[in-house]
Amino acid sequence: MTFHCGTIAVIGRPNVGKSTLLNRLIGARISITSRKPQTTRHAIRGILTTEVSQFIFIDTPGFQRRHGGALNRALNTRVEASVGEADVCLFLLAMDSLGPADREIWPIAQRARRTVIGVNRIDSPQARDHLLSFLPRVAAEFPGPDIVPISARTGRNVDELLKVLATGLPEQPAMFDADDITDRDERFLAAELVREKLFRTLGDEVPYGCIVGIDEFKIEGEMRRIHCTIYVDRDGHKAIILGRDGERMKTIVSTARRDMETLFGSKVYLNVWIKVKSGWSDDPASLRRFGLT
Ligand SMILES: Nc1nc2c(ncn2[C@@H]2O[C@H](COP(=O)(O)OP(=O)(O)OP(=O)(O)O)[C@@H](O)[C@H]2O)c(=O)[nH]1
Ligand SMILES: [Mg+2]
Repeated sequence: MTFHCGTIAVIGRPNVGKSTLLNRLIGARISITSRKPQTTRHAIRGILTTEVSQFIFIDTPGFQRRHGGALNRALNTRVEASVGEADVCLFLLAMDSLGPADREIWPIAQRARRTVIGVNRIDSPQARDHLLSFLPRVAAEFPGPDIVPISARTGRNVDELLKVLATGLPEQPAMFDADDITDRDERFLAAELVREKLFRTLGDEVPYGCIVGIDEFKIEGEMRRIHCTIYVDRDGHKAIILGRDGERMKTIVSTARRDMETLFGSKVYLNVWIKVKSGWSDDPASLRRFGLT
């Protein structure tokens, strides 16, 4: 029996559902998601192994040119590099929201060896009436690739997407063990889960100025003991994260801890500090330290 293994770069404008799809495909929450654009900052690999193939998905940051800071430039570079190394590019769109932000990405998708277009959110109430007219619009705007409508949220038609993607994987042995689900270590995943709670519980500005560093990560029997620091861009943001009487911070810590327990399958003790580190997102040394360049 022949075995196929290859890399699929998942690209698209911010917020189309790339990370939600990755988690759905892998069956675990390895990539954080939120309603806010540019939640993802790293290229995160998610691995799915079947009897006959190994899919190595690369989740990428939402591509956008609106902000021009060092962080955003680094994120865009990561998208292009991921497409460069992939066997297949999955260009993800969302139902009913085809626009300039999607068109900007098309030239990058076209550079791939093979491109497949996924149209996400077919579970949304509008999708029922518009799917049949939306798909021809997609085909006219982006001619060539196969188009597969899916719902990352419900999993609808995701099997069909896998079948189409499998045809682009080269014949070669698996690169990862069959039970690996990501190339990221638990330290990274823990920091990301804290960052997810910041994106989900805070308003529109503060989460973008935050980064999370793990100070200590110890496995003691059935317990993981994790100490981390949230670095904020401005002094005022510290109080916002804490919330009145520290209530918001308590929610952030307890929800992050619960998700870590599910992901790691163990008890977690989580201790979180907040420190001010102004200008980190425009400082190349800080970006390097947090693995962002
Ligand atoms: N209704 C519906 N919502 C979805 C679906 N997929 C994702 N979403 C929602 O869309 C929002 C963005 O999802 P993400 O997976 O974080 O999007 P992303 O493309 O990774 O975003 P960035 O990392 O910011 O580029 C979240 O609120 C998801 O719950 C879907 O199939 N249907
Ligand atoms: Mg994402």
